[in-house]
Amino acid sequence: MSSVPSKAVLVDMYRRMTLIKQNDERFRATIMAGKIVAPYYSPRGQEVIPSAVSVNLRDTDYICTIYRGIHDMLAKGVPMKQLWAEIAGKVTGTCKGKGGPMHITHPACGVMVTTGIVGSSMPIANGLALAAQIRGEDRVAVAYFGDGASNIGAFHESLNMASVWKLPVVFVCQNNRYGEHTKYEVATSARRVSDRAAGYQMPGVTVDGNDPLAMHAAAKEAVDRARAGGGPTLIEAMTFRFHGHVFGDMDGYMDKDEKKGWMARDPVPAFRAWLIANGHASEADLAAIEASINQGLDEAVEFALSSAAPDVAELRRDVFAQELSA
Ligand SMILES: Cc1ncc(C[n+]2csc(CCOP(=O)(O)OP(=O)(O)O)c2C)c(N)n1
Ligand SMILES: [Mg+2]
Repeated sequence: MSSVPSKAVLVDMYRRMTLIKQNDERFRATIMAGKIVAPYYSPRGQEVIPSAVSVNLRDTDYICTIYRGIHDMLAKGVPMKQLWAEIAGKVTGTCKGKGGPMHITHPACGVMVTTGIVGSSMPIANGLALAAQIRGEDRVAVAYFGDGASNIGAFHESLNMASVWKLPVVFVCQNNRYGEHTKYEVATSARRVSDRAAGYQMPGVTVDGNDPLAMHAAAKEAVDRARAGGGPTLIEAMTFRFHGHVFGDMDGYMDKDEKKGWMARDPVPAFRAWLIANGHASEADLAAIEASINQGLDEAVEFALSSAAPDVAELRRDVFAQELSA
């Protein structure tokens, strides 16, 4: 049985999970209404993982994430207005509307890169961790990636290097059972992704990524180890994506019963019920959190839709260190 964090931490985890769930629902509705045109890789079902990791991180700690990473960004604290403006390609966005949903960065809260190249969050996290180590800064870097990414060369190279240099990195594999349209077993030799840690002499654990207490305990141990100079950890967080790979994917290749079973155990309402049943929060406390997130979303969508698109003069700016003349 995992140790139970304080009531404040538990409620904070719930707030982050709810933010991710409500944001997802709003995002899908906004695309369906034709108000925003954007590629969207829903993280619905995977809310617990970054929420449990992020309550163990500081603003100065780094995360590197992937196209399916809006949950990681929200959990780490990217302001919603700037996030939505970036998704909509507006000048008020985190990257002045020039990055879009697949390239969101927000260094002020530690979101250093969002990448569409499978496996590339890991070497970048290593670089950030190495820089922190050389400068003597007390920072931890988290690399988020999927199960499919554990078959990419960069995964193996990154684990090796992080282990040799004892880098303050936590590798968090969100094993949602599918890489695009391919089931885990079809494409992966290891029974568990965490088994691969042994090849690189680092601790590796498989944890129920939909169990907030188990996920919190695993994340805390790994973050504490990295911060104390104990080097990297590989966490394989077992989870499931409720929707197809990308918005519009009809998910005909997914096992219907498996999907039904996971959706019936939706981690957000389950944790809500657990918090109330165990006296950590009242129905009114949680309803107030949900209403406040809803209002924040209203404001963020309105802000994004009413903001201006970047001027054409922005095309060449921020591309090279030295600005190109028109
Ligand atoms: C280097 C590279 N190869 C292939 C792709 C195409 N691709 C995009 S997402 C994806 C599946 C990755 O699955 P996984 O790592 O499990 O992450 P998930 O989408 O399930 O979160 C693939 C193969 C890519 N973007 N980059
Ligand atoms: Mg996957």
